[in-house]
Amino acid sequence: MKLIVAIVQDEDASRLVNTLMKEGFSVTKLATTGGFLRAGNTTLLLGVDDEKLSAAMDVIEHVCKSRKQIAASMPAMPAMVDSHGAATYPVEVTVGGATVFVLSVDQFVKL
Ligand code: 2BA
Repeated sequence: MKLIVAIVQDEDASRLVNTLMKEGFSVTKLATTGGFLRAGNTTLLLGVDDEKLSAAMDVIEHVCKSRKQIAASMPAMPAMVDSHGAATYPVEVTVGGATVFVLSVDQFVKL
C-alpha cells in the first residue's frame, strides 16, 4: 500500500476530491498553507493499493492545473514596504498542478 500526499490549489480541490471519490478512492482533505506564498492550499491524503497508484496519479494529473500567481517576496527595493513595515517586491511564480509525495505504508489498520 502507498500513501499519496498531494498538495493542490484550492481551486482544484473540490473537483479533485469528487473525481477521486467517484473512482472509488478514500480521501482526507486538509486545509494547508504554502510556505512561500503564505496562501491557502489543500493537502489530500490517499491510502491506495499498489495496483491503484497509477490510476490515482492519473486523476490528480488530469484535474489539477498549473497557474501563475503574483507573490510578494523579499528582499526588496527600499521604496516598497508593506503595512507591517516589511520590504517586499512582487514576483510571478508558476504554482504547479500538484506537488505529490508517494510514501510506502508499513501498516494500515482501522481500530
Ligand atoms: P508555496 O510554498 O506557497 O509555493 C508556491 C509556489 O511558489 C511554488 O509552486 C513555486 O512555484 C514557488 N516557490 C516556492 N518556493 C520558492 C522559492 N524558494 N523561490 C522561488 N519560488 C518559489 P509549487 O512548487 O507548485 O508548490 C506548490 C505548493 O506545494 C507550495 O506552496 C507548498 O505548499 C507545496 N510544496 C512544494 N514543494 C514542496 C516540498 N518540497 N515540500 C513540502 N511542500 C512543498
